[in-house]
Amino acid sequence: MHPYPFELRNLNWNINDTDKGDLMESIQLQASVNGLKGEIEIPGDKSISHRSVMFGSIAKGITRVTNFLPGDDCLSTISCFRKLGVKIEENQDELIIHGNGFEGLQEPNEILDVGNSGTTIRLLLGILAGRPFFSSLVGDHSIGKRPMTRVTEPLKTMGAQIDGRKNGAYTPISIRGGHLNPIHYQLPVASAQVKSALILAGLQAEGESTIIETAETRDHTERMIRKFGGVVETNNRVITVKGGQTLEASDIHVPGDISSAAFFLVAGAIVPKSEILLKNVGLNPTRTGIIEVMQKMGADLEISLHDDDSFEPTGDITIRTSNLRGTVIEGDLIPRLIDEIPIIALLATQAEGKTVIKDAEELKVKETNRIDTVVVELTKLGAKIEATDDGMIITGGSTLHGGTVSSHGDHRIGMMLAIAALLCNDTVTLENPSAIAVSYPNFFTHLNDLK
Ligand code: SPQ
Repeated sequence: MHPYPFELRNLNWNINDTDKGDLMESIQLQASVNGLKGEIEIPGDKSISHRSVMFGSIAKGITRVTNFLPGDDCLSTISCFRKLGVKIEENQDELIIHGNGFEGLQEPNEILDVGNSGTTIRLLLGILAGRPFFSSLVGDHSIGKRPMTRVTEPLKTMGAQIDGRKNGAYTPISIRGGHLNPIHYQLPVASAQVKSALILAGLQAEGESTIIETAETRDHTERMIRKFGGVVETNNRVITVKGGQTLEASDIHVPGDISSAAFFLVAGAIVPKSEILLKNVGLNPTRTGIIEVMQKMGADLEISLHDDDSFEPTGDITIRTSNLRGTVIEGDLIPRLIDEIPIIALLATQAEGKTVIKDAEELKVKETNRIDTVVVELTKLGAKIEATDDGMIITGGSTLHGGTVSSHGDHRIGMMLAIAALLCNDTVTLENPSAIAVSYPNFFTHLNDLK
């Protein structure tokens, strides 16, 4: 049953939709909030959920995954690996993957559809580069605009035969993999997806590959190789991996996604009289840029690290309403908070003074051009924000008002605008809210659980 409309004590969302929840056209957000209070169990990390399916599939044996994120993107990854012949069972609270090693993957007789997921297509290309069969990959409208040359070119250098629209730059893409030479490659952009694709190809190459990062990016792939019994060396942004390794199945408990927690961290900081406890948040240092920025801006935030030996660090975070000041966000910090920039932009509208975000050109090639979509949509609500070539400048202290805004099919833009609606006295109509299911299907339920 469709969970809308809500009539709760302090939030009142009205939905104007079609009969089908997943084809909802717009949602009316009218919040009269007197503080957000309560706790949220943060859903599984999207990046780690993807990788758990991929590594479970290329390892030998049975991998059980708990706290898997059932977001649309991760479901696309499951669907692709099933088409590649991997048996994946979905139970109520765990995923069971029957891996047969890289060699167990079979030529798919259907097109592999990655939906909206950049992570799926780029990492999958790295895996398929070493498989001696033909595959064809497509995605949705947004994927069709995202650059693939960054992975297809180095994979071609290693020996994979790849073609696609504009010479392999865009989907649809076809790949016939096989014998791979190792690669020694300096990444032209700070991208965990490109790094991971090359590591996954490197695991199948004949010899040792070296990948050099321009800035540190999320290291979930490297951690997962070790978790599955493989070897990868990392030394000051130089990653070395030997081909011909056999990975062994390993059970994975996926930590909560800090990129999802970010929406409630910001909501808790900017909605007056709030106090929210966010439980089981992944605190991998390559992802915690938002915490450092919020602390620098003066946020009242407490972290309690979990004392366990999980392959990914986790903890609980309490956030309270805070007086914030503007800041500069740039350089090596950017890859450590790249997906949080839309919600950080909203945070900055409520800080005192200016916030400058630079060195973030990569935002232009996400699900949308996130510099443009953030600036255009927040401006409609009264924010003072301007786009620059590599980021944005936000003047704080704005009073936001209602209006009609759109997610543009981008989950992170949709959630940022729903949090913005908490600050608006009049109704915000959010078009295309269903994109939010890409990474946080329970988003509105969790928001409404806060009393
Ligand atoms: O998977 P997708 O669509 O690329 O998802 C995004 C997101 O906002 O969820 C980016 F649009 O996250 C990427 C992230 O930006 C997930 C990711 C990963 O799991 O390796 C790495 C980052 O992308 P990149 O291109 O910087 O490596």
